[in-house]
Amino acid sequence: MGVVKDRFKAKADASNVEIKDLIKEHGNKKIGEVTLAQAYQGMRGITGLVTETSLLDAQEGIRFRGYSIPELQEKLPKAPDGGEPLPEGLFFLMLLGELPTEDDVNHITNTWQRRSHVPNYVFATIDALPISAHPMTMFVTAVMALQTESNFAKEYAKGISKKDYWSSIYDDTMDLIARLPRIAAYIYRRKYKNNEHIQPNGLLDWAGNLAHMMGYEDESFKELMRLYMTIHADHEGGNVSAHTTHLVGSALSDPFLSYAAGMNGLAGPLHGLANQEVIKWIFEMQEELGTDDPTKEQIADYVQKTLAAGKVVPGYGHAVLRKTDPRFTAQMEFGKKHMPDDKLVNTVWKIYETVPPILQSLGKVKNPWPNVDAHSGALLVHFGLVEYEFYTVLFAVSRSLGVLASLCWDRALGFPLERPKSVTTESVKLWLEGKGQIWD
Ligand code: CMX
Repeated sequence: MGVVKDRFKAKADASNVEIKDLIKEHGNKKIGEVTLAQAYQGMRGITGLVTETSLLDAQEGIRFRGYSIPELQEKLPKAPDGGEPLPEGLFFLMLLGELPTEDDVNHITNTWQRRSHVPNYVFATIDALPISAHPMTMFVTAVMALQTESNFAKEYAKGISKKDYWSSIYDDTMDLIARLPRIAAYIYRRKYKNNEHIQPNGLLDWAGNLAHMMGYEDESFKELMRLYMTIHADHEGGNVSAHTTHLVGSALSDPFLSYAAGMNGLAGPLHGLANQEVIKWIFEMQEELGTDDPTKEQIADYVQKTLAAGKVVPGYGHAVLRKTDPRFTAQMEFGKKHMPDDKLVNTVWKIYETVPPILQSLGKVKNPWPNVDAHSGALLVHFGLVEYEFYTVLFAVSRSLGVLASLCWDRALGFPLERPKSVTTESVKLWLEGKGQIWD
């Protein structure tokens, strides 16, 4: 077994013992009260999942194994001459709960380089889709085509023991993460760059190689990719992409099937697709106003128009967060450092000053502050990546790190099939009339 794999097994064995004791002693204690409103309204606030890789605080934002984004930027190893964390290090941290050394990170980079070969039939599958297909459709289709490579599916068919599931899940995780940059770059070059592809560079890190294969050699863009891949990787377990991956994995669907399912959820406009919606919305605003440098007053009018049309302001609001997303702030800091005078980036900052009071005034929006998607597109446009339909693919590549590290834990801890109880409105009405709980 590899070094990281051995360490993961040791951690998982210890956690199994600890959690068994915890459930034995405290399993009957209530950790939440489920209300009728929660059942009807998206299960907000119901604590009903265990996800080891990260934890979201409504006021403070995300912490990955206890570390905030600024702490990760300080403590995780960086590329030579780079200032942003290498996402390989974040994966190590999420999987093992320990900060990696430079050697640990190099080991992950090398492992992913070694496992990065994408079979030709996957490219042929992408090519079979019309060029007009959305990049996320191409992406999940390619991941599904790659499913034929699943070690777990093969091992399961042979009849392995439950206690060995984690091992081939781990191998699938490493294979899949390793191959995603190649798949993403292929889709980008096929759809937007005349089908002219760029071979991987075996000396580059995971995010740097993605930038290279997409055709972006600027060192600042590689730095942006390292930051981007780090901050989008995980947001605890209840968000649509993480929860779906976990749910589908609980049926013992392999990591390819589970991750593809999760990414279909990421492709929704209330979740990961919001990054393309933000730039589309800003471009439409610029066109309507006839300026690439709108004033705050012009922005405010446009926001009101968006709301009056019954649409949401993309990039604002969150189901859990109640303050400015630290992932927004990290990107703002990147913008201040690398492109302080960029007009589009400055527009994003003006929108930040304009939108929250307007959303607050509606009286129903629980979080008027920006989320991660409010900023990411403007940074990409600065480097020439204007093809906004592609943005969610970048989010998806990053999200693989968190949801697949979590899937390793799900199988290592032997989490069972996920199957919450549902009720009908008819049964709820009978219960409210005092005629008993017919679901008991
Ligand atoms: N613009 C306009 N209205 C908004 C809004 C926004 N940005 N955010 C919330 N609201 C509205 C909701 O649509 C809802 O209206 P109705 O009662 O009329 O249906 C009301 O305010 C209450 O919603 P909420 O409890 O504050 O928010 P939810 O937890 O239901 O939804 C989210 C959260 C993210 C879906 C929502 O804020 C939204 O639609 N934001 C815009 C899309 C977006 O940026 N999504 C990306 C989220 C981050 C990510 O996953 O990548």
